[in-house]
Amino acid sequence: MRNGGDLVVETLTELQASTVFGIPGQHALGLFDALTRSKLQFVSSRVENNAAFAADGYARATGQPGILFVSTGPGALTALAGIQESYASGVPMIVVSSQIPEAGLGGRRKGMLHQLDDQKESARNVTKSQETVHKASSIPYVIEDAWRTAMTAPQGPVWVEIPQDVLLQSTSVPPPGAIDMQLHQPQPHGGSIEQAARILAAAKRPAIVAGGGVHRSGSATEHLRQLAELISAPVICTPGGNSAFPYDHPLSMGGWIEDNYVTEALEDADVLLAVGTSLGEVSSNYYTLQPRGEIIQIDAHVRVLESNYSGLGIRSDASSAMQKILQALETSGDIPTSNWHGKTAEQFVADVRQRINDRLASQDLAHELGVMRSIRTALPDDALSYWDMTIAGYWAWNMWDARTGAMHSGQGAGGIGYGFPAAFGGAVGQQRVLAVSGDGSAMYSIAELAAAKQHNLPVTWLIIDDGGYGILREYMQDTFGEATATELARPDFVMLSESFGVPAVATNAAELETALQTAWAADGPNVVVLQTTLAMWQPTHQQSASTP
Ligand SMILES: Cc1ncc(C[n+]2csc(CCOP(=O)(O)OP(=O)(O)O)c2C)c(N)n1
Ligand SMILES: [Mg+2]
Repeated sequence: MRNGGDLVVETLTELQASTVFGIPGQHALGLFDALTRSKLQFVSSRVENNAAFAADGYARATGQPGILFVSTGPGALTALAGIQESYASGVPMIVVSSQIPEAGLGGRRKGMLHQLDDQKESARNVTKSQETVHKASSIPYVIEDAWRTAMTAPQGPVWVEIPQDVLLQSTSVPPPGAIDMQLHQPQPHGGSIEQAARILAAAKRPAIVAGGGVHRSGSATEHLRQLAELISAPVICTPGGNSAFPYDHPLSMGGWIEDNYVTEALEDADVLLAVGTSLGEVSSNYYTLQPRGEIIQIDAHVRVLESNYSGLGIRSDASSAMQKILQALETSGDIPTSNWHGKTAEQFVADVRQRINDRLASQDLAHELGVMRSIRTALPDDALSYWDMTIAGYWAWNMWDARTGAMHSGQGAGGIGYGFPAAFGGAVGQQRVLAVSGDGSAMYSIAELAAAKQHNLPVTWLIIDDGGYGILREYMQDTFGEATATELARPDFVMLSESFGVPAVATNAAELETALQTAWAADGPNVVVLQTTLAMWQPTHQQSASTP
């Protein structure tokens, strides 16, 4: 017997989905039963928040939407903090939640299990669209629309909820058959492109900030490289945009967006091109950035345009806009020759990098730099890594050279516990993946060791144990002279991992590289515990902080 659940999985299959994340619940059983009649692979989690992170990690690794099945009420609500990350970072996801039976919808207080007054209203803050399905015949179309909405820039999560009885009722609605999967990404207006090309053609010191929007957009990284080279513009990537531009390119300022030598370079630019970034808190070095030149901002999200700095806002998919600017510049033949106060852009960039390195070398940071170096050296060039909100993660935002791989972090919404579940989502059907968490953030997702073991996912989880909420400890000590509520009782992470059947080893900074290499060569999930305290670098933004 086919039912509403079958229509969901048949449509997802037609849309090329292959993996579903989530946790079942009583109202969602029709959905999960239908999985047995499909080719979709189900990867379970132990907490919905983590299932959402896993779907996010999968989407970032594959470019396909993460599919998440959750149950009504508490299941749905528990997923929301994870979905917030995908919403903030523009990661495509289709969330299919069950709902109470039709008869209870509309805020009636029937006292049904899991009943909320208006479930989809709760999802509104963290999803691009929300739809309650009432009739089986609309299921294939709602799922198709959800896929289209999730995958159209600005990408993001969408919410579909289906009442228990609609999922369970037998149906004669046919499977959808082939679906036209062409997407129409938002295109820039010609007038804006011409103006952007004119501004760039007249630039003497153009510079580019590349954000996460570049990653989510077709061949945007290639167009970014061509454009930067054509106009000789120094490029800096935001944490979300890490590796959108090759880290070691002669025009790459590296990653130190939180160093005011980079801030000053961006302020000195007479034209600042921001692509796929809001120039938000971290990307503006905590709003200390005060650009003096003209700003061109390309983003698929109209609300991002000029949200922090005024300028020429271009609503577009990043790839299309950069390609069109390139064409306009090439057609006009008006190619600017950049001149950074008598230096070439490459010399200027080399100077900025040198000054940042000198600044770091002048602080007592050999231990931190050594740990980061060990992690990088232990991994192959094409490794994928997922970083939690932990001190090593903040270092990675600024100095991780992803080489031919990629790094991802939960920096969009900043919720802790992202690293491990996102990494095992990224590891589904892929090569081995690294997760990095602190002891505090690890506890959020520790239950997922069971999921990683169950699916034998190739994830190496580095847990850096500094005895508590290290970053908050630093902030509180600096601000109040003492830290409160930051010290934590922790389990023995090695013994705990082993109790899940996941091999684990304790290591120290000197042996970290070897420990990671050994873990990397093994099969299935494993854990490396590094007991150490990492410090932050001296922030460069605090003296001159001001909000635009
Ligand atoms: C869901 C959530 N709760 C609380 C916070 C606040 N928070 C930010 S960082 C942090 C500490 C993380 O500790 P740990 O993972 O051990 O990393 P460390 O700072 O020690 O390197 C906390 C509690 C948050 N970002 N997200
Ligand atoms: Mg810690």
